[in-house]
Amino acid sequence: MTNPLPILYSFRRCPYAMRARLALAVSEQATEHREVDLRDRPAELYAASAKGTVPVLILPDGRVIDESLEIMLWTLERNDPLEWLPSSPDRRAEMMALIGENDGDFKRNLDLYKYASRTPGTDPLEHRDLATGFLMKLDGRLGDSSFLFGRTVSLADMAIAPFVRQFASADREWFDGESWTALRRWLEEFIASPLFASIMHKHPLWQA
Ligand SMILES: N[C@@H](CCC(=O)N[C@@H](CS)C(=O)NCC(=O)O)C(=O)O
Repeated sequence: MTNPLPILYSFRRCPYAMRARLALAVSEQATEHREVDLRDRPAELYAASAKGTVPVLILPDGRVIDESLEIMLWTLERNDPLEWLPSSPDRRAEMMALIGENDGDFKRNLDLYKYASRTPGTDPLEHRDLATGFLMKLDGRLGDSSFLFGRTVSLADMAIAPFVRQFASADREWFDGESWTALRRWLEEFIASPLFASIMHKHPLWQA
């Protein structure tokens, strides 16, 4: 018998999984949630996607989506009540480029800042400084409008905010002392939002 709901392998604190859960929630796409322990991932996750990362979404027809951004696009293209996806292709390309910067250099520097001890010889502050260029760019956009692409929330806000949250939490006192006031306001609103609260409730670990 086919499972009527897509299966979502997820990890609560993973920013990639968060962005997928945000889009699934806003599009009102129910899933069978399977919470995993990243240190002890189930064989079923690897069977679905050999790279073993989360999030992974398995559709009822057996298709597997193992990239968080693709999960966002899949669900929003089916139902996008708050219009997170822009209608103009140029706008969409601009959004994807900003998300690409987040997922590329910014995330690399974030990891080397937050988890410097995992890579011998790494100076965390050097990577914190390298990451700030991207954050200043976000702050500039947010100084002009409430959200990254105008007056309403978009795919870009929701794809990027979980990573800025992770960066800020590495040293909240330092982050709060920096001059990016628009960025701080945007991050605080994101963290305080009912949507974010709704995707952060705790699930018991999934067992086959
Ligand atoms: N490009 C992937 C990255 C997902 C990813 O790296 N997730 C992390 C958890 S935050 C993970 O599963 N790490 C385990 C690993 O890399 O083996 C996506 O966007 O879904």
